[in-house]
Amino acid sequence: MTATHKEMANAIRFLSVDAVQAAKSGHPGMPMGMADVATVLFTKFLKFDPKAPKWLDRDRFVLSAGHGSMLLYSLLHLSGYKLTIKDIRKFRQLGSKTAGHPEYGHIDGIETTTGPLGQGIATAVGFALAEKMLRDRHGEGVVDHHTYAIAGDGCLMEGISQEAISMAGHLKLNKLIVMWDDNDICIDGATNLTTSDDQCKRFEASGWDTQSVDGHDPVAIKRAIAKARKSARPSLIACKTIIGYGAPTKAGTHDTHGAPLGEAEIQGMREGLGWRHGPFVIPKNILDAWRQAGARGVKDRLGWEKRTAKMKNAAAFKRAAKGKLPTGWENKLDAFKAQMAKERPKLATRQASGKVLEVLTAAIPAMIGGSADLTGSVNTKTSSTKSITNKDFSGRYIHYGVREHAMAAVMNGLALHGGFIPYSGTFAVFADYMKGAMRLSALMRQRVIYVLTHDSIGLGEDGPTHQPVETLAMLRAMPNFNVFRPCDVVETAECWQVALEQQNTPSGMVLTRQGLAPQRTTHKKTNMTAKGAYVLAEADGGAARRKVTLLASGSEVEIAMAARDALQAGGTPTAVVSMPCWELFDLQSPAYRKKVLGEGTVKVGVEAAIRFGWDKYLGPDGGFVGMTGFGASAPASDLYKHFGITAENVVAQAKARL
Ligand SMILES: Cc1ncc(C[n+]2csc(CCOP(=O)(O)OP(=O)(O)O)c2C)c(N)n1
Ligand SMILES: [Mg+2]
Repeated sequence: MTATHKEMANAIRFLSVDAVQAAKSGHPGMPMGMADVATVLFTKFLKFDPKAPKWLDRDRFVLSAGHGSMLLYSLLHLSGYKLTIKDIRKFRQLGSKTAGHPEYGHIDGIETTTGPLGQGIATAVGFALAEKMLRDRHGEGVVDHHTYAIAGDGCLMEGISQEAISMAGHLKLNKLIVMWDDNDICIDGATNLTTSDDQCKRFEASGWDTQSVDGHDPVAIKRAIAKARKSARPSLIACKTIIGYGAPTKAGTHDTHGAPLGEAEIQGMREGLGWRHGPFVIPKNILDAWRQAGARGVKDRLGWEKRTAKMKNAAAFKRAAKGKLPTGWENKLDAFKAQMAKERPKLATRQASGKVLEVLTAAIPAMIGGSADLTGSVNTKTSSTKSITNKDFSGRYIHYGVREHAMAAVMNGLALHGGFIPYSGTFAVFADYMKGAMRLSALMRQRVIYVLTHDSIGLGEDGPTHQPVETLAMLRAMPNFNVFRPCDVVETAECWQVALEQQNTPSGMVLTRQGLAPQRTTHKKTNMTAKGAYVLAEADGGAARRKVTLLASGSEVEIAMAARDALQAGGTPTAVVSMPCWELFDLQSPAYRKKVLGEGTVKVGVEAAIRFGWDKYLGPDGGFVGMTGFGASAPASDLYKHFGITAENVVAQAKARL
């Protein structure tokens, strides 16, 4: 018994409409429209093995139009992944595997979370780039796969798509194939309400190949994908489809986009498409045909496993693919810390970070650096990280261009693909431009490291457009995101160490433009930053005599230390607590936190940013020296005086509370 293409595609359509109907919410239109395209892709081209879903050389499939999640869940169930009809019946329910938008890590076969439109297509560029880089390093016998993405009108309207398309075209990522659900419909109605873009011309202008096909003609779709796979450039296939295909009265309208079709419409659809099976019933011949298609990849996968077992550096390759760090790198970092504690250089933490990266990138080949056109300012390029160009992918440094948002999404793709640890830099204030993708790094639990320099008014003359004041608070508010703000070169090294060791948490390295005095001048093997905050200088006479606790991060630790000197000269035992990472500190035991914060002492926080968030350490009675509005354009030292971020003010705030 075999099944026809139409039957196989209709299986997707009915699973989708019935699941949305059962959940009383969801998006049936897109899966109904793209069922034919997806069926051709999954049964004729996609290289995968549901029995080994993490197989490194599988093709990657990214559903950029994430609202069409039932398309993906249907495909995964039908082709044999661990996703049952029971799971599909629980679509969109608490604790189910089938969330409203596909969430990374819940089930195998989901390569990325794509709820926010446009993220998927940009992340797919990262996947394709990772593949190209790995292929260059290990050869086609080890790495040779495609990245396919389905994107909707909405994805292509989002600004991030332009950054991503431009980057992929420039890099000639020819194994990237984007299938555009060209259905002329968005939520508000027809797309001609809002756009007159010629999408094919737009992609062509960025160096892509494009084709247009009838998205309901399996032969044409097959031909187009086969052709795209031979292209020397990335490919766009515009698939002209009817949203809600098969719905008797609603097909082709925005009514099918994001609401259940209703019982009567679904009944009419069953009759129209000749589907005589009840909800969630897939006849054996159709399921068998799907499972056969799902088993196509087994042979390929077994062959790959044999080949890679024989690689001469097989163990190191597998370690890196799993995101494990090579052995011995911590010793090199420790030697660096020891040397810095002895040499005591006065460095901006961005420079300190550059020095640390010099050590780390030499020891950890999986690290891939980059910057959004600020290489000289963010110090992310090292002697180990040669530039990647569209002719040579053997390098380890990506020039992202002035494309911060795509940079973050591409880093997500590199991390999700496996084999690489991406880090890259821009000015801290432009975290706003990357936030959408940074949030996904956190939600998807990916080790992506954001180097965020020029972190306060301390950057000086460029002025308030460049001076973050609320960025730290914004980043600290994000769950599963570690915000590091080191005070000197030794702390910077420690921050990097923690960031690399946290395999499931992204990090922000918030770094200064201006030089900072060394604070950690005796070498300690222990990573003090790993505790998030620690007593940098205890009060004279010991903790029991402490009257004042000054809490600071980054560049303001220096100010706190000067204030401590003044307070102690006046007879007030004062401690300084360095707080390079609040998130890690909050994880420590209550006893440790109490000890560090100095229960019952006067507390004053100092940070060249807004107070938002500090109250949890300072309490309502604590003092704070920082910013209350935007900065200004002037030399840094003038600005610190102008805004009152001075040791004198810290002393005054403490004294007022004694
Ligand atoms: C960044 C972002 N903005 C808005 C939304 C809400 N949203 C979800 S789908 C959609 C319309 C998408 O239209 P299209 O991509 O054409 O999908 P179709 O209706 O064709 O399925 C919108 C605005 C979103 N998910 N992400
Ligand atoms: Mg659309």
